[in-house]
Amino acid sequence: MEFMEQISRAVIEGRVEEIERLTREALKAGKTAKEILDEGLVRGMDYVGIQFKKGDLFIPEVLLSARVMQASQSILKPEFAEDRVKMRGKVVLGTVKGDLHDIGKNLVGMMLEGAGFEVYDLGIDVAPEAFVEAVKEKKPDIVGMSALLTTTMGMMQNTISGLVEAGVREEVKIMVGGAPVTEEFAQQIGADGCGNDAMAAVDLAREFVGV
Ligand code: B1M
Repeated sequence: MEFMEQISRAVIEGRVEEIERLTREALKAGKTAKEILDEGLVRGMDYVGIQFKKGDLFIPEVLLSARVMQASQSILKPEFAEDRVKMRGKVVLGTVKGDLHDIGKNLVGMMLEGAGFEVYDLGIDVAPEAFVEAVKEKKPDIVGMSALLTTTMGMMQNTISGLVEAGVREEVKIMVGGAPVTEEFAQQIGADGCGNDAMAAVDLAREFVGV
C-alpha cells in the first residue's frame, strides 16, 4: 500500500503507535511535510468527519484519530520550520470559547511558526477576556481565532467586541478561520480576513504585516 494511503488509514483507524513510524518513513522516502499533511492526514480526517456525521463513528474514535493526527504533526513541525527566517510578526492564536476543536488551529499555528511568525497559542475554549488580556500583554500584530462549530462562530464577534471595548482593536489585524467560517462572515463581524486553510492563513498573515 502506498505511504499516503497507509497514513490516511492510520488516521481513520486510530493507530497512534504506527503513525510515527509511517511519518518518518514517508519523509525518508522524500515525501514533503505538505504532501503528508494534505494527501495523508487531512484526507484521513475528512473521511473520519463524514463517518462521524453519518453516525458510523463516535467521539472516542474521533478523538483517537485526532491523537494520530497530532502525533504525526509533531514530527512534521520542524520540517515546516526549516526555511524559517527572522521573526516576521507576533500572533496571538486560539480556539474561541465553547469550542474544543484544535487540530486545524494547531496546524495554522505550526505553519505560521514555520513561516517565521512568533505564535502565542492560548489553546481551546478561549474566552474573549483572555484574548483581550493576551493582546494587552503580548502586543501582537495579529489575533487569530478558530471555530469549527456554527454555534461558536458568534464568539468571534464577541471577542472582537471585547477588543473594541478594551480600546485595542485598532492595534491588531484580526484573522478568523475554521470550516464553517467564510470571508463574508469575517466581513460581517468586522474581522480583517479569513483563512480557508493553513496555507491561506500564512499568506494572509504575511499580507497583514507586509512581508
Ligand atoms: Co467535532 N464537529 N464536535 N469533534 N469534529 C465537526 C466540526 C463537525 C463538522 C462534524 C460533523 O458533524 N460532520 C460538527 C460541527 C457541525 C457544525 O457546527 N456545523 C462537529 C460537532 C457537532 C461536534 C460536537 C458538538 C459533537 C458532540 O459532542 N455531539 C462536539 C463539540 C465539542 C466542542 O467543541 N464543544 C465535537 C467534538 C469533537 C472531538 C472532541 C471529538 C474532535 C476534536 C478533537 C480536537 O480537535 N482535538 C472532533 C473532530 C475531530 C471533528 C472533525 C471530525 C474534524 C475536525 C478537524 O480536526 N479537521 C469535524 C468534521 C470535519 O471537519 N470534517 C468535526 C481537520 C483540520 C485540519 O481541519 O479544523 O477545518 P479544520 O482546520 C483547517 C481550516 O478550517 C483552517 O485551516 C485548517 C487547516 O487547513 N483553519 C483556520 C482552522 N482554524 C483556522 C484559523 C485561522 C485560519 C484558518 O485563522 C486564525
